[in-house]
Amino acid sequence: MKPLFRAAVLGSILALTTACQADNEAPKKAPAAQAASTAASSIKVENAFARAVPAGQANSAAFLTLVNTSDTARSVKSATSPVAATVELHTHTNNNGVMEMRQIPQIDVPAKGTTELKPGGLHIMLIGLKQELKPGENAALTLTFDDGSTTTVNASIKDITPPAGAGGMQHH
Ligand SMILES: [Cu+2]
Repeated sequence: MKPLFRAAVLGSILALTTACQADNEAPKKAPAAQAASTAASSIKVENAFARAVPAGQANSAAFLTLVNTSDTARSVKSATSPVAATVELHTHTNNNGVMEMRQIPQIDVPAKGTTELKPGGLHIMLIGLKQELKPGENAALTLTFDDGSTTTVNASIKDITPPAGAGGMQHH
């Protein structure tokens, strides 16, 4: 083995040893840094409510306001609720004067911004209700954000008149 090559091998071993030491220290620091910057910790969910519907009604919708306190743009990727078999993210679009709702892949919350879900606009669709949604009661909603972090809120169930022209619970 040439002396120069031997030095290179020795250098590699030293580099590996240093890398191992760095790896050993990393886990101690990582969790705290991560917890400070999750979407769930930086997005406040305010004014969560759901539309009251009588027994036998298949679908309802929930609404809330997302306040992003961080400098990072975030999004809600999915939602679940114990009161519904399927929960989808929806928006309303005006299609030649007819309001239609459609499923969307995510709801964006800009950096330092606010996104409001409200009747006639963005909403969380509760499909296949497992129970009556009575005014004055609550429905739990769990939101999953783009980084996989989750937030669970209690949506207060209220009587809400469907917005004019929104077609009620009609789908597509
Ligand atoms: Cu909908």
